[in-house]
Amino acid sequence: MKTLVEFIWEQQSISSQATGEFSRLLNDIGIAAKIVNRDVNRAGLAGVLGLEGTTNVQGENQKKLDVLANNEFIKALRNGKQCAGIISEENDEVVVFDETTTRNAKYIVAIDPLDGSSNIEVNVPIGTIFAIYRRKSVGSSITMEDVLQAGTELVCGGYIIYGSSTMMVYTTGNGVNGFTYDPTCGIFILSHENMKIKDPGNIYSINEANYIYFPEGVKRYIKYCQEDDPSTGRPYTTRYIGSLISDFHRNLLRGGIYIYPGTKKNPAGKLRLLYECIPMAFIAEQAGAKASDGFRRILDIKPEHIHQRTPLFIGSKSMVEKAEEFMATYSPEFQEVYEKSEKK
Ligand code: P6P
Repeated sequence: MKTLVEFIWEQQSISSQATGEFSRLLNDIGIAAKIVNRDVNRAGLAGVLGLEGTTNVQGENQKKLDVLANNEFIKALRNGKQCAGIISEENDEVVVFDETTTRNAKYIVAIDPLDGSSNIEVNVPIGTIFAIYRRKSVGSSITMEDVLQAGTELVCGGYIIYGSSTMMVYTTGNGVNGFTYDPTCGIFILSHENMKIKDPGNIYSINEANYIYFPEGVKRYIKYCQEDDPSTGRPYTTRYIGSLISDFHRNLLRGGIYIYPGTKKNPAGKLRLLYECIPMAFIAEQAGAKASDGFRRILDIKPEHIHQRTPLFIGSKSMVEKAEEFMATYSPEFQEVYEKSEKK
């Protein structure tokens, strides 16, 4: 039995440059995750269901648990003093921590504190997605150079899924490992070592209610998934939970593809690049999977602004590549449309 803390220290001892700050930062995230897990599991009893009565920068109605989770992660990271600030889905601007104590902090964190929160009331798994970047401007205040970094610069990408069991899954570029939370003793324990995606899978996850708005390439790919061809395991089965973390986690364990495409109305789709797609793409690639916007590798996309959105095609490599083939054949114009939408 190896705990998360033991695993982090072990990884630190292997790395020649490690000085302990990253280990403490990851541990701070683990502490906040335990508190959010407690509140999520008692949501119906703790009076934290329902709307906060405010909207976030995305124009979405904030749930009480969205705000609570955001505050818990900000508090844990601020008190931990290992990062200079955070970019959060729930905050319009970068949250800069007290400069006197964090000016020399090496890291900055981008976070979606509670993804899929529309599912809270109906007991569907939700989660936290986090990305840890090394700062470019250590020794001075946070700059946009620290904040707007491509995924190829990522130090760590991870998520916590508050499901039938709570798990933390993360990578620092040396494979993907999953830790299951044992609430009886309050520790995360290594349960899924060196996770690798099944390829091909036979699950496709997409909200087909938006079918008429999809690019032709996505429509054709959906029909391809539904064709009767036992030699390629088709027809696939469709699973769509409405919670990116849950759909991704299932596909990571079983193989499959999740698609949230752009449309003519919303060319960049719905998901955010910095604190949803980049960390999930880092995990995907480390698990032998693939993540793109239908044309470009997600990790190569340089963010233009902190709440930038991007289409997302993520999962088993052969399935993502087949979907990309359909996009290139039937919707090549979308590549330019996506790239233009980033400039807005
Ligand atoms: P739709 C949750 O709001 C989220 O960001 C993802 O977790 C989820 O996959 C997607 O949006 C669901 O969006 O438009 O299908 O309801």
